[in-house]
Amino acid sequence: MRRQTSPCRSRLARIAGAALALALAAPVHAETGYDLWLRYPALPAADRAAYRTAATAIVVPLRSPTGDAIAAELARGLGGLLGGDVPRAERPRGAGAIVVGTPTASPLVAALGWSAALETLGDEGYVIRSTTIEGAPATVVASKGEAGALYGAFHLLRLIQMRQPLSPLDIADRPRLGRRLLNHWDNLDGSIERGYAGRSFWWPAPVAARVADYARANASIGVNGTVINSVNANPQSLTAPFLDKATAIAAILRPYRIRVYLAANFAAPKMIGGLATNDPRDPAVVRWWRAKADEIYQRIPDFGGFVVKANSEGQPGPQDYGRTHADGANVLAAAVAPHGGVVMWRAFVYNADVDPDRVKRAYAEFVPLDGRFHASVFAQVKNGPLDFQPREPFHPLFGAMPKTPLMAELQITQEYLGHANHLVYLAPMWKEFLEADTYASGPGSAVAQVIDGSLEGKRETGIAGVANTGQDGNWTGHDFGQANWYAFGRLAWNPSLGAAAIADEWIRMTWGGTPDLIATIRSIMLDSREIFVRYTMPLGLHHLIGGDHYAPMPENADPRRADWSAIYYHRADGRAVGYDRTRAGSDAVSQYRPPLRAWWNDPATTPDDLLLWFHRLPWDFRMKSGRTLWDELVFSYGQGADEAKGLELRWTTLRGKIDDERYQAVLARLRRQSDDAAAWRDKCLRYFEAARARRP
Ligand code: GCW
Repeated sequence: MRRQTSPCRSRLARIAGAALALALAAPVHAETGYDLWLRYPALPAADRAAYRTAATAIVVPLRSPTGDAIAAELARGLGGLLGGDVPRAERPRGAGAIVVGTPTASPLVAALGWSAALETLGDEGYVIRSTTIEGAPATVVASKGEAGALYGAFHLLRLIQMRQPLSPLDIADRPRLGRRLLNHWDNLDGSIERGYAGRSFWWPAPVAARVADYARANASIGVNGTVINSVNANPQSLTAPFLDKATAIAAILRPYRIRVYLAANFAAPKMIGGLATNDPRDPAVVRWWRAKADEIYQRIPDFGGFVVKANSEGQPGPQDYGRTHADGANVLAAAVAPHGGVVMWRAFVYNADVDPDRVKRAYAEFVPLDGRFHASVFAQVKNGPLDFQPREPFHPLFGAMPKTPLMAELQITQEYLGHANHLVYLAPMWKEFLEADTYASGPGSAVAQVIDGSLEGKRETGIAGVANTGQDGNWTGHDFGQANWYAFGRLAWNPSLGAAAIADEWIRMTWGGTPDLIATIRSIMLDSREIFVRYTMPLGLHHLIGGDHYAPMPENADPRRADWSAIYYHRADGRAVGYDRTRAGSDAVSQYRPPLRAWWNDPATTPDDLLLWFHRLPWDFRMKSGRTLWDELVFSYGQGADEAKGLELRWTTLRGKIDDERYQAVLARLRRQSDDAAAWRDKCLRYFEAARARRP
């Protein structure tokens, strides 16, 4: 009997057919963003064949947790990208083995005779070469140390993600900076200071699975240390219950060669140790820090050390006892140095009695101490002298402390850059900082050469980034926040990499890769920082953002401290606007070397984008464009807001070219961004217009 197809049945079939078609078109799993740049989606079939012949077996002759991590990552990455499992083998059999190892652990790698080259690249450096093993073609990642093997394995995966040919390869790489750290401003209760992506995954209890994926992501970009509690440190972080948690975290991170560091509260001896004082010259205090460090190293043998925010924003410090920053830092350094640890003593200090101009104070306090710090102390210095503004000149301490290791502190979390709502790719801002010429040893003394030690012959080098991660599904709230985490790691590895090249890597790995898609996203990213500056603080204006550090509040007069106000910085009135930091003003220019101090002393030789940082100028001041200062301000805010709208429009051209989950999520945030930009333009211009109308 012929079965009749009921109308209902055929409708069902149509729906099922449509669903199937959709399923085939859409990615296999929902794109939550959790996988970051380690998504490893299958390459187009046409590309897979060549890689399959070059990757027939995974050979990792390292019997260690790091070896296991390398093998697992290669299996995951190659399996995903090549669309099928690549088996693990004890040794190469036939062509196409991917071998990762060290000469010490593997006779196979030792037999290649590369030890001299590996020696010069150090424990974290590596080579990736096409070679032959017993007559069969192979790709070998080799390093003197397991860390280098790990980084090299991730580099190899990146080559495939970028669809680079696997043969012939002859790559050698090593990090330019020694300590490449994230700083988490996470509180022990799980909240995150300036965090915009959910709660902490360290506290109150570590979220093990996420910590493990965090470790993979950081290893893939070469981050080798993490400070797991806020610099506004709760002294409890050094007590047994929290050290137990830190120990558990360290165990998860260790295979990925990431060391745990802690932020220490300078008053811990009194607050948790029961001592009568925190005076760094008191022998009991010295003993207390020593014993505390010993206790930590007992639990965490590879503990990295302490970061300390002292005598800053109400935090306790050595000055409470009439001692210097060096006295304080040296006591902690003496405690950790025997174990190989370091102290990062933050230079974010700004006591009003040091100098009336806030941006001058750190230099005034720290430069006289150059040469007085223990060899294991870094001064940790923010990129600019104020506080993570969308644009600042470089901090004058770079190049002014030749005897002290300087750890640069960048902020990945967008405290003053639109939180997790605005798309702002920060690599161009960091490049501006890294490439800034300090003139410390004449022309060609870039900040990057100060912090990589090459300019002044320093051995201890490092960089820290204030993290933007949390428990949000995609880690960073905004999908493009991931790019800033990625870019930080890549620049920490090699400050010479370009912002565009880093963007290209990230886009290909995170979004996929047709050329027009890459070009569109790249252009959005590269333009975004300057656009943000224009609709918030153009022409060198700074600290206009108040309150929750989101929206500009040029009217803000903070009753708590003048230097937390906006009016303290822009000083707009009927006559002029800007902060006079010339020789005739606060003389902050003199903290810079010649010729910068002369150039920045004169509006004619100060770049427009720092003009009102260094100068207080009349509204009718004639700009290089020919416009008056007022007209230029109107123009900049207007341009910035229009361009923000443009970012949104550019994004809409990608509809259907990327997964809808992330497309929509980013679009919603770009809409918010362009609405904010228009509102902020109006608000700032209204304010300055009124200020201008005021009688001088
Ligand atoms: O920018 C300010 C932040 C504070 C932060 C401080 C610092 C951790 O608003 O939240 O405190 O800088 O860097 O110490």
